[in-house]
Amino acid sequence: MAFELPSLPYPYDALKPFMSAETLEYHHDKHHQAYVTNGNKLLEGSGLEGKSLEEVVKGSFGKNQALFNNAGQHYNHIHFWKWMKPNGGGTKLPGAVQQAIDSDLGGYDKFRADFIAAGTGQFGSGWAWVSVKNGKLEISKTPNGENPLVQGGVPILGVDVWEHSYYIDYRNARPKYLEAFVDSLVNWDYVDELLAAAR
Ligand code: MN3
Repeated sequence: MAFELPSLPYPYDALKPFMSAETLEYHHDKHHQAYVTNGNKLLEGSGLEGKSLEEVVKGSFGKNQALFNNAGQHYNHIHFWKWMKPNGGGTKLPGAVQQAIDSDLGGYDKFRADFIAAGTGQFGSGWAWVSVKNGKLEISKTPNGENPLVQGGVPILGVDVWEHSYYIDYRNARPKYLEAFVDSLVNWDYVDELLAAAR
């Protein structure tokens, strides 16, 4: 299945002041587009044509690094746009998500601190995650385009910590970006949807 760039689910300026239109224009129109374009070139002749994106991600991991990098980033960004919304974040979580965070991650405050620490502690480019693994939530971080799918988990929340995600708005202050993401951008309804599907 050829990769396609999805439209952003909100206008470019909808996430201001936490993420600027300029960031979204570059990040979506240039960076994500490049993963789609390069991924489609690399998909040809890979033996994974016709597979779902998830299958391409898992099937190329450790075997076809160039394809994996682009397919992984395509998957990550499709979800990343939906993991944010205007007036997102905050501490009013859907019941099932709140319950899982309480029982598996030690409550909201500990989740917030650990998730931000994972993103801050990822040296260089990568992602911080909440995923479902063996029926339980866990927080992790991955380098480059990697994600929990290749570690037997299902991601339900992820944040891009590549510099292209925050440098225009926050310069080098990655922790400030991560705080804004959790406090003001997370689309908890989408997390709830993914949690229900993962169980
Ligand atoms: Mn990115």
